[in-house]
Amino acid sequence: MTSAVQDLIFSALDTFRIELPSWGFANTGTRFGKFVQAGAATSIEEKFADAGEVNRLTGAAPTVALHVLWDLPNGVADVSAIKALEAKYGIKAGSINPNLFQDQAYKFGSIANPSAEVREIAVSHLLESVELARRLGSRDISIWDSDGSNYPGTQSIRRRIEWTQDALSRTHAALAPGQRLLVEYKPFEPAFYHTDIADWGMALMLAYKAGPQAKVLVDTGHHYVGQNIEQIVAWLLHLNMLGGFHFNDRKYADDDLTLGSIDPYQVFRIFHELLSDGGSATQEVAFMIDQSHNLKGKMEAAVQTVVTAQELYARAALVDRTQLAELQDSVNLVAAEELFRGAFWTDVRPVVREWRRARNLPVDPLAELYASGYVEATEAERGKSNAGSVSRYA
Ligand code: PSV
Ligand code: MN
Repeated sequence: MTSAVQDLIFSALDTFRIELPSWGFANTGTRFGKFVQAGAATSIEEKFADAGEVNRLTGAAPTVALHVLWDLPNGVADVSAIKALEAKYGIKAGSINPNLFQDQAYKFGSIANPSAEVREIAVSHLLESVELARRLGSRDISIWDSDGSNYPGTQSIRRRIEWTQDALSRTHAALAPGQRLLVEYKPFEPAFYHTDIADWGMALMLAYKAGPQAKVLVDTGHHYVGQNIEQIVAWLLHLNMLGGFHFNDRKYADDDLTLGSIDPYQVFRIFHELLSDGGSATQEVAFMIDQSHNLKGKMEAAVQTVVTAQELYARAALVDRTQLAELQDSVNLVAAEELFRGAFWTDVRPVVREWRRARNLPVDPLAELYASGYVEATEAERGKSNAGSVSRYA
């Protein structure tokens, strides 16, 4: 490869950062069951330890997203412990995720529950989440509103829009300067007839109305099959309303599979949109992972994800956008497509290895994970807490 290619890849990787989810290291399952892993993190400290290790291996994951009820169950009283973990493991708290789906009170909704009392519980949780983010120095509060209904006619869709808007506007009003409210959407699950924030249009309008610090969060698993996600990304960039991503992959619905495992070309196309204005958008947009590995080892999955994201981002950086624009303008379809596909099919892995070497990072993060003995050590340490667990190496 030429040194121009190497320069492009090196400078892309020097700025590329992606956030790990704390919940990606803990035991999770499907609706049908959970296969408990001996090495899964059983405490917030173990989640920080795992995230710190993935960052050590990849050099690209310096923050960990926290889910309030799972990671800060005592609210602000937990902040000093989190700060101590940040210092110990060399990794910072990232986005703060309120939990509007777990409390028994939310059976018929949280911020759009027909009960004003329940709506207040939900809004106070959002306000507390903003405060937690402020104390932790976190820029983003990522809201996923799971509310909706299962049967036609059983809820007023329009009144619920008003309640949802009201909660988001009140939360926005509590933001400190520099903080952002990210509004995530999802077409279905857990609600199966209607979801209050079902697509990017609804998220966009709610964010617009909430205020200037609100943006849209795109979870790549939250679209109907066949939907053109990069077009949504292009629109949100055009409107300066793209707040961030929850990356994962899917075949059917919200499958939470490893990024790029099913459709790496889609991730490449999304990165291309982000880089199409010279990459300035990527400075503001939060790249976060939202995956849940029920079968794979969690550390291996996290390393695979970060490495795949780096490789696909490097490939997108290779698109010659000046030449592509000329080919687009002259409607040279095949040449434009070949240029685009050519970047996608370039094997960037040798240059990515060179970049790792130059930055004093392990040249092969997955091999280094195995060589380090980290997984065996954590399995031995945590096996007892993960009662009935299965070893990664069993
Ligand atoms: C919901 O499916 C979601 O994508 C939201 O981002 C949640 O916060 C996350 O997964 C974990 O449940
Ligand atoms: Mn998500």
